[in-house]
Amino acid sequence: MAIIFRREMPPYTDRRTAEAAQARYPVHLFAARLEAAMPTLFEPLTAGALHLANRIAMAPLTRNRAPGAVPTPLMAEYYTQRASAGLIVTEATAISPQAQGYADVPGLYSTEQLDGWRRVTDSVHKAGGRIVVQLWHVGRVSHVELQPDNAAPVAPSAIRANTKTVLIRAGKPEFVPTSEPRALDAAELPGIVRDYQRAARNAIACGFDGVEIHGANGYLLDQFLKTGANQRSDDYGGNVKNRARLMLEVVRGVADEIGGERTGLRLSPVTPANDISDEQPQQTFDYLVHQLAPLGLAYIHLIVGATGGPREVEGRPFDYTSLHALYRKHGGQGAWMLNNGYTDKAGAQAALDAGADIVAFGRPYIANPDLVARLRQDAPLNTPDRATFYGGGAEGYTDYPTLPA
Ligand code: 8OZ
Repeated sequence: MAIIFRREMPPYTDRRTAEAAQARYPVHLFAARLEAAMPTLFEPLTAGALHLANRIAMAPLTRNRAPGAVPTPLMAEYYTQRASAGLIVTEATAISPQAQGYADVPGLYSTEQLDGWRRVTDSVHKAGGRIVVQLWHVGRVSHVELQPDNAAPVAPSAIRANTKTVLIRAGKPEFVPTSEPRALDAAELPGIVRDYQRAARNAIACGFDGVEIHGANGYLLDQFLKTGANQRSDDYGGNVKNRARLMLEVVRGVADEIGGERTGLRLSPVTPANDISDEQPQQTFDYLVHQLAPLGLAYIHLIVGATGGPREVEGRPFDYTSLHALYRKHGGQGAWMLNNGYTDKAGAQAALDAGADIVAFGRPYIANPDLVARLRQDAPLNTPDRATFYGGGAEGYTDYPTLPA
């Protein structure tokens, strides 16, 4: 009975369908279905317009292998090897030259870049995969050597981030401190929103199934959102409504452009990555998800804790379950994707059992192109090699072995 019930009532990522189902089914049964919703990692899921074969996502991973910001055939091979993921989220991809903050990361604004990405999406689709591109503006996390005309990177306020970026010098990646940024004039912000919209249009034009807006890890949108980087006194600083304004303008702008059902958003409420902090993260993110709920987004992607580090951050408590409940309470129907430090089937399944819809794997996907098969079979995982994470060629990129067929 429970199983039939679940089959008849898949997760509703579309509010009208959910309401229609609620009208058809007695309220107590609907509630029981919500409580009993314990799909496995290997069951399909519809997230907005994205039809995923399973609930395992490849998290966005910066790999610095796009010289001149142009995606290469090697990148097409790398993503295609990973096409059995329910969803691939590409590495962070600059929406404009100003958005660039690291050597050899790809962009999504020139014809050459679009041609490169089209090869990636075609190849992933031929292999049966789904792929969205992560839209990125680094804000202050950049270096004058990476900016047009060697200009200062842009930020909400002229506060340098105490963090490093990657330059490639003499063919070798080198970590260098970020440059002093300049504060953006409010009159420049509509242009940045338009850059996101153009990148989203470009994404659809070159075959992506959708986009993920990078709202996390101390980059531009997170810098505006959080008190640690935003000391503005205009409509984009001060209270949470003002600090969230740019992120919400971008999300609404992109959703208007390509449809909320093709739009995801990545957030990291308490990560210390790139020197970011907020005085009251729970209040900040409560406000944000309340505003996001009616936008019909495909998914919300949460980095739990410190990016690439522990899920509990000392001195930065956060209740993700209450955030999720608040999003649902306000009518949010997007899939709830969790990320950070998931390395095995049991841990990821526990996240689903606790209410997540999708689990995104980062480092395991670097070393295990066939991660879905390995998790399904409880096969051992290859160990990723840190030395080849950033920059270089095929080594440590497309040469990790798959299980024997
Ligand atoms: C690692 C190295 C460079 C960039 C992020 C886009 O943290 C990144 C990134 C990660 O979101």
